[in-house]
Amino acid sequence: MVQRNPCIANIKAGYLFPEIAKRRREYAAANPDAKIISLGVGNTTEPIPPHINEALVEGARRLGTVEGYSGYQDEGLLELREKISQVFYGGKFKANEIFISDGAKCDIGRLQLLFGEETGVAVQDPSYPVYVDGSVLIGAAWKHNGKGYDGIDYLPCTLENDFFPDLSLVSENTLIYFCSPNNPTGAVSTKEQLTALVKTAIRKKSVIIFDAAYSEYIRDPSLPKSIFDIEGARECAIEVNSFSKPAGFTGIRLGWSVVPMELKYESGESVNADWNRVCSTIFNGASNIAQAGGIAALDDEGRKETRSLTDFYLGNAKLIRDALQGLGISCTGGDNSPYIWSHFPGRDSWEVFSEILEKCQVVTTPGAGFGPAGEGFVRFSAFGHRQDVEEACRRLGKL
Ligand code: PGU
Repeated sequence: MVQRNPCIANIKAGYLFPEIAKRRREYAAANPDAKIISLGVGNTTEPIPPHINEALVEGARRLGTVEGYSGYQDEGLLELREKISQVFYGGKFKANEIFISDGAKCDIGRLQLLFGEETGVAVQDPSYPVYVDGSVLIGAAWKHNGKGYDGIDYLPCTLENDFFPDLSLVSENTLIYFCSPNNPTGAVSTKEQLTALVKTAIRKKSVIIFDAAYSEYIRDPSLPKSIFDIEGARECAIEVNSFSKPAGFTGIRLGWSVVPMELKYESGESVNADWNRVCSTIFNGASNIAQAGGIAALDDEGRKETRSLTDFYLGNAKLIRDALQGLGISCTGGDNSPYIWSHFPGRDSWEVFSEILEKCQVVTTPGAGFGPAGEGFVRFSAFGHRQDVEEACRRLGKL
């Protein structure tokens, strides 16, 4: 019989969010009358706003006409790529530096194909589990340092360091996954901090994969929304972003990556050219309907709509944070991000998850699921209908 890919056996546990869904199902089966509210997975709940939705409908309608029909579209519609450059990067990227995709998670998975087994991996700890699980799945970091799976550098982000890691822990020749606004801590790195990150990457001959999936939640104008706001980043960074969280496209699927022409491997070869090669070989582009919606999300009307959608979720975040703080539970995040990172010192985070589920019928995400430094914390997601969030906040009083 064919053999199992040994990398799959190296993944330590099941993917975090299906595990949470399983525990929720088990609780619901044992408590059929419970009205469970989910503040667990960061899944959008509000309808697509009208202007953007109309563009999706129109995109689908066009496909039913001879003149409007379109098929495969390679790296994505030129209009969308140009619009992304203008809206998010002040026009400083050419269309061929922006690749349209079916979402940030999918890009994070595919990007790992660019870098060999000798390349190390560094992650903020805690972090979005896809960085570590995806790296292990693909065998990245396997040979780096000769330490196998342990070749991944965990960079603790704790209360003590204000959730910004000690960059001296990054090894040379490493892919540094960095997410700001951060999932799960809700922390947003300052310009000075990202400048230090870029300098470290250049000094250590490393590449930053910057996940900006929550950039549209930043309200403080002094905080950078992109790694490319930082001088020198074009030589050492790739950025992924998505329409999921600002426009509610979690189910529609539309994202992008930016791979600057200046980014080169050790050998001097172009990362951009290889990324084009990878995408055209194992990916056939984002849905053209989704792209029609994406273009509308970036015009003036669409920008207003995404702003009010993100304002709405930030309103939820404030309610959750106030409720927790009112109970004397310390927490961070939620002001420039849709996640609230709440601290239960000395407690096992899966145990706190179960306690909140049992006492309040509210689903959260245990911090340990995001990495060892997440122990003692629980993440609350602000994605929910307002009345559910209000009800969840009332029930938290039972803790
Ligand atoms: N990047 C970060 C940092 C994320 O938190 C998420 C979603 C994504 C990317 C995914 O973006 P797409 O463009 O939709 O692919 N994180 C959610 C959902 C869980 C999941 O498995 O993606 C969360 O609850 O953490």
